[in-house]
Amino acid sequence: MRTPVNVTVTGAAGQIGYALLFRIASGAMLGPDTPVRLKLLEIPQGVKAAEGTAMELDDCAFPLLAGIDIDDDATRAFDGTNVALLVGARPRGPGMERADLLEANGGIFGPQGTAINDGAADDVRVLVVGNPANTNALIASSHAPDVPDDRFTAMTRLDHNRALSQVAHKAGVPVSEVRRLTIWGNHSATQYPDLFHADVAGSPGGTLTADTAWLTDDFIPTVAKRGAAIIDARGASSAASAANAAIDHVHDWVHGTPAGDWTSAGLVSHGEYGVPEGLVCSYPVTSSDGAWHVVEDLELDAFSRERIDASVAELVAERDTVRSLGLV
Ligand code: NAX
Repeated sequence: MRTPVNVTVTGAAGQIGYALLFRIASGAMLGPDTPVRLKLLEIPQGVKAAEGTAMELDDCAFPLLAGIDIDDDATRAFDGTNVALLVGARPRGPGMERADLLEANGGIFGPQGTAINDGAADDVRVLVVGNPANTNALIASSHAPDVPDDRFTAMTRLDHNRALSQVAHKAGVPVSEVRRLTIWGNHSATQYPDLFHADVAGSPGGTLTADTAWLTDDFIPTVAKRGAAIIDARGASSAASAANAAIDHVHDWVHGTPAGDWTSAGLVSHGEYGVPEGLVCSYPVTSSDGAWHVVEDLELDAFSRERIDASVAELVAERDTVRSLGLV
């Protein structure tokens, strides 16, 4: 049997963790031939619940699950890790300003970045799910100077998948017929789901954009505010769909994206599409040879440019806040 891949999951006792761990252990993320060792990181109050989840994982008798470690210490949890899913984060509490939220999360993602820098495997890949995901990824990356910044990513795959489904419903086609959608910018209400370059069952996605009322009043806000709609309906935030998106993201990072298609991921900008360098921004991306690549040279009209710029401006403001707090 191959050497197990070490997968660290933070916030393992949370609701996304509960939906995620079983799928990782089943092979859905890294494939049916790759054994995994799970390394669960929780805060001390979460350790007992994580132990319960580990008991259930045991009870599944997954052939690919080579072992489970549970820890409340980041240094140990990231030691030797190959894939790190940073899910645990500090939620916004009552009366908390954005700067307070960023500062609280800086206290989590800074030390986790340091632990990854010091102990993770050379091939480590990091996906930040915990919100504010883009800026948390920026903080973690900036605490890991020895890890190439292209190993730090933020999750916008859930937004991407939500957009795929909305377009499939609108066009009356299977979701597999919708390709080359993009989520640009921040994983927040300012994100811009772009279907001007999409392929919808062989037709340009741009034909759907002719219905401007649907585009601006329905599609874009439905995708951007879907998280709030789920909370309204379910009484709890997206969990299984978020876990599924994390599985999709890492799966494609490792195994590649299909020819002729792309997906969306938050990557450290190297100035693509005029996004300031260093921001973690969602882009159209392909994956090959185990690395993400930004799809370049897409033409952006004024409608798209304005929305991308607004979301990037929010990322700049978040970066400036964490910079002023000394977190990056
Ligand atoms: P839960 O509150 O159910 O679970 C979070 C878990 O993280 C808890 O068990 C908590 O004890 C643990 N935790 C907190 N601080 C930690 C630390 N320093 N180290 C290790 N564990 C820690 O939240 P859940 O619904 O699972 O959501 C987790 C995060 O995902 C939240 O920040 C949420 O906002 C974010 N989301 C991100 C999405 C995305 O698309 N990027 C979508 C879904 C989700 O909203």
